[in-house]
Amino acid sequence: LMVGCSSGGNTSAPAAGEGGSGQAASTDGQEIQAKIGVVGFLSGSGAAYGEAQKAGLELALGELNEANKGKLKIELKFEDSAGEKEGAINAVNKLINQDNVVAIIGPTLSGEMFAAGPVANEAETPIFGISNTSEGINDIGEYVFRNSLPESIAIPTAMKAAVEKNGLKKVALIHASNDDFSVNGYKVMKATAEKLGLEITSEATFANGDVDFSAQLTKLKQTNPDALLVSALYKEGSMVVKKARELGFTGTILGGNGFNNPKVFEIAGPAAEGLIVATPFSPEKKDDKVQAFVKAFEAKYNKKPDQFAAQAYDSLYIMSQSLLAAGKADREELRGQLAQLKDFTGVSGKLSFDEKRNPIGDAVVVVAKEGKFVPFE
Ligand code: 1QQ
Repeated sequence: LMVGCSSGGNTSAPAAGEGGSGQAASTDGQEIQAKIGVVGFLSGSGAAYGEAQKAGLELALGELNEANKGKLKIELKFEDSAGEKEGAINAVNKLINQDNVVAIIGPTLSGEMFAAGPVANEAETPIFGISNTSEGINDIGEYVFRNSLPESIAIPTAMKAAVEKNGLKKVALIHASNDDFSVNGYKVMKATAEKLGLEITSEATFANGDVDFSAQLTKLKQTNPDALLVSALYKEGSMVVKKARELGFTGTILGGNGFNNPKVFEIAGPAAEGLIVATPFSPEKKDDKVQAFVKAFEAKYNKKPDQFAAQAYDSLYIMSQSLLAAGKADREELRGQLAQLKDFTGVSGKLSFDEKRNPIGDAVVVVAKEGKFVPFE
């Protein structure tokens, strides 16, 4: 089985399940040694997503290796995909064939998972998305999992709340047309607008990497919408928000889950005020588990965790629990345990999977206020 040939291949690697170092099976009371690969957007325009994920994973790693001493030792192997499909494919191939990992966490973007997920699936290696929110992720195959709440749940929750509280009737849409996540978010926004009986006054697109959005936003503003619905990653999304305010748009701005990172406040500045998004995680949540996590995260990194750190943190707890239940670091056994996961409660809420391994969970709606997201109520 030769998969993902675009990486240049790695034909001499041991086949999956034959017990290389990352899969060292433990028997009777021996400490299980599990090497897990991580593919993250660690450099480039979305590096803050990857950094948050790495921070969440490393915090969980320290806690878990301490708590599971003598039973399970996890080692993480990080690879930077730079947010590129090709980078994600290469990283997945390397982790599976060279590092012989038992499973992979990531990659960060839905588009990367659409490209690299099939490679892991073909190699019968569990791959676990922690921020892939597009429709269709789980359709890649039965080795593909995710704990990230789909936009199909998050966006309608935010839009309903905004319609109720801000009395929206007319909306304009803008999205990045060359990013799978942004395109999916846009489709959800449009379908939800139609379902809620909102009038769509105009639509516009841009490409990731663009820096000038004046033409599109001028056109959208002329149609007098009550709200601007933005489906984008944080860099372009924040610049769109900033420009819209500069052009004098005073209505509601609502975005997808790409906005759930503090970089939004850095890039958009005061223009972020009032921005509405849905997220499965809020560091403000009055919950013991959440507050213990926030405290530990702040002690280690001197800042509050975002959604991406929280979902990353939860994913390693899920891996750990599933590896312990499997009793060995084996790809097939781990897949079986992950598929059976029921009612896991993490810092990003309660999680269970439907029959297609899609996560079921709740979103909370938050609004940007004075440099942070607070509950929208
Ligand atoms: C996806 C996302 C992005 C916002 C991850 C950073 O949700 O690509 O699915």
